[in-house]
Amino acid sequence: MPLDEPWLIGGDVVKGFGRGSKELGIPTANVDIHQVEKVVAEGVTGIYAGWASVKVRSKISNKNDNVSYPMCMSIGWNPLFKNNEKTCEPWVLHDFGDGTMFESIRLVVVGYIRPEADFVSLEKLVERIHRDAEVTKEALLDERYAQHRNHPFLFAP
Ligand code: RBF
Ligand code: MG
Repeated sequence: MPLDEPWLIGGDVVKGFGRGSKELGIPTANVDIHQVEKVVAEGVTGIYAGWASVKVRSKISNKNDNVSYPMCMSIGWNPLFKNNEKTCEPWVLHDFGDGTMFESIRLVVVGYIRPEADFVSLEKLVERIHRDAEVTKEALLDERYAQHRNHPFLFAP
């Protein structure tokens, strides 16, 4: 479901709960919630699709190379884990190589996928997140979403 206006979220990437990569095999970036609290509070919690640009944490290169990637993210409380702090966790759908860390990230959120859900098991959650990724990749081909691929916010200095 397309959003009326793309939602622009940018911030530093912080350490998450350490569950994503290790436990679930889904390396999400955790956006520093204190930097995005206000914009995130305006929106409904749930699972969203959009475009991401990243600054990779690396000794050699440190710049945003004007490329954007599909991403799907969860905004909310992770009901399965009963978090007591809201998180904003994009999963960038691109293979950056094992252990790649982001310094910061910018998101142009274009579509709403579903509300957050509770699951009977980790496996069921992981299965659903992979399905979200497929839905995202498919949806972003649609011009209503694709048109935002190079949104200036992604590449602003
Ligand atoms: N956590 C939930 O508890 N319920 C969900 O429905 C849920 N959906 C997610 C969908 C996507 C696309 C992503 C990237 C994460 C989702 N999560 C969800 C968050 C997940 O629990 C979290 O990334 C891991 O626990 C690591 O912090
Ligand atoms: Mg994470």
